[in-house]
This record gives sequence, structure tokens and C-alpha cells, in this order.
Amino acid sequence: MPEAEVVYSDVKLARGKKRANEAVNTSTDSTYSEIKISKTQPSTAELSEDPQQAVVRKGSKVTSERVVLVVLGVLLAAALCFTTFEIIKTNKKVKYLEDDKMKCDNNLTETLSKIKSCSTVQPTCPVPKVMDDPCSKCEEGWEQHGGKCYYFSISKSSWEQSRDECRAKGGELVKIDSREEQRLLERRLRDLMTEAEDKFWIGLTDSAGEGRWVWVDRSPLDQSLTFWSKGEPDNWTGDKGEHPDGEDCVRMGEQGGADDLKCWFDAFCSKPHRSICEKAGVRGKFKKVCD
Ligand SMILES: [Ca+2]
Ligand SMILES: [Ca+2]
Repeated sequence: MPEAEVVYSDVKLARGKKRANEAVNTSTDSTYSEIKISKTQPSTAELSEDPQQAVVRKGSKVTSERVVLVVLGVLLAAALCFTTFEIIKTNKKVKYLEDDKMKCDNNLTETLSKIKSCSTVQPTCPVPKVMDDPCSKCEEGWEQHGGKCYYFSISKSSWEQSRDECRAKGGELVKIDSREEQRLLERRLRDLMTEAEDKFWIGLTDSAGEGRWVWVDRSPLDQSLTFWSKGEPDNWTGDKGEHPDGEDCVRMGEQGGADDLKCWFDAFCSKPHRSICEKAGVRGKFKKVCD
């Protein structure tokens, strides 16, 4: 055997061994290597494929992807349009319901103000009949709403003085027992107030214990029936803390109307304000009716 050929054979063996060694040493990488090769190696079919056909096939693949993207875009746009339309529709419904609620509130207030009010028109029939009068009446100067009589003072006094004035008239500073009563008073004050600060004392205080709100009849404030304005009660002590005891008496009213009836404010009890007194209506004894 020629010497050069021996050398060539040796080299070939050495390279073969080296590859074998590399295969052993990189056994953990073998998967990666194989994948890489399979990806980069064209398939038999691809190798035998006409280059022009390959370009056409690639082009059609790209085109189908575009079609899918366009369809998805159209579907997304349609979904957005539908959602926007639904939001607009819902907003219109909410506005309609709010308007409807306001109309109902106004009707209810009007109806309540007429409940049990006595007719001031005397029967003109020739022979009137005298009967028990189940309705209630209010003294002069008092307004009747929902079977109760309310007095809206004209003069301004401190909270305690206002309470004394109510008692002197046979009444008491108002205690608000229902949402309807709050609605009725809130609406009435809109007409009576001459400016934003022209608010009215009501019979609610926490002067006996900070944060323990009680009505003038000593009943505790029902926490499910409060109408505090935003940020109230804040027991403010003044710009320079000149009122260390804070605000312990409640006034109410918003000249322009209160949002959701919330128009209670705690204030300094010594501040002069107008006030709302209340007392039960005087029950009528007789009335004349015609047959
Ligand atoms: Ca207070
Ligand atoms: Ca306050």
C-alpha cells in the first residue's frame, strides 16, 4: 500500500473518532442539533420542487394569512361597533329612567302635600249634614304636609334658641322620619332660601357626645336614613381652631336642589339660622257635607 494512502486513511479515522466523541460529549445537545438540521435541511419534496412553484406556494400561504388577519380585524371592528352601540343605548335608558324617577318624585311630593288636608270650601247645599271630620288641620302660619304641620321660621337664631322657640309654639325642631319627609322639606327649602348659606336648623345634634347623633326626642339617628352632604359631618373647628368643640348641630338645605336629597351639614350651634319646627296636625271635629 502506498505511503500517502496510509496517511489519508489515518486522517479519515481520526476525524471519524472525533465526530464520535463529539456525539458522546454533546449528547444533551443532540436534540437541538437534530432539530436544527431538520429545519435547515430542505425536504426531498422541496428539493425536487420547481423553484417557481415554491414561490407561488409561499405567496399563497402569505395571502391566506392576510385574509385571516383581515377577517379578524373586521370581526373586532364589528364587536367594537356593537359594544359602543349598546353603551349608547344603555345611557339613553338610564337617562329615561332618571327623568321618569324625577317625575314620580314630583308627583309623590304633590300627593303627600294633599293628604288629609281639610277642604276649606264650605258646602253650599241647602241642608248640610254635620259629620265627624277625619282630616287634620294646621294653625295659622304652619304648613300642612303629609298629615304634619311645619313652621319655617323667618328670623334667625342659634340652634338652642330655635329649639326653645319651636317648643314655645307647641312644637319641636323637626325630626326627619322618612325619605319622603326629607324630600318634601328639601323641595320646600329651595323656594324659601334666599342664598346658599340661608339654611335651616333641624332637630339633630351630637353635642352630648361627638359622633353620637341624636334627635331632639333623644332617639338615635338611624344610619340608614341620613342625608349628609358630601364631606359632612366634618366637625370643623374653624380656620384657626377658634371653635375647639367643633360643629355639633345640623342645618339643611340647598338653594339649587340637593343631589340625591343630601343636604345636611353639621355647623356651629351658636350660628344664627332659620329653623323648621313641626307638630302633629289638629284633628278636625265636625264638617258639613251634602247628601
Ligand atoms: Ca360634632
Ligand atoms: Ca360641617
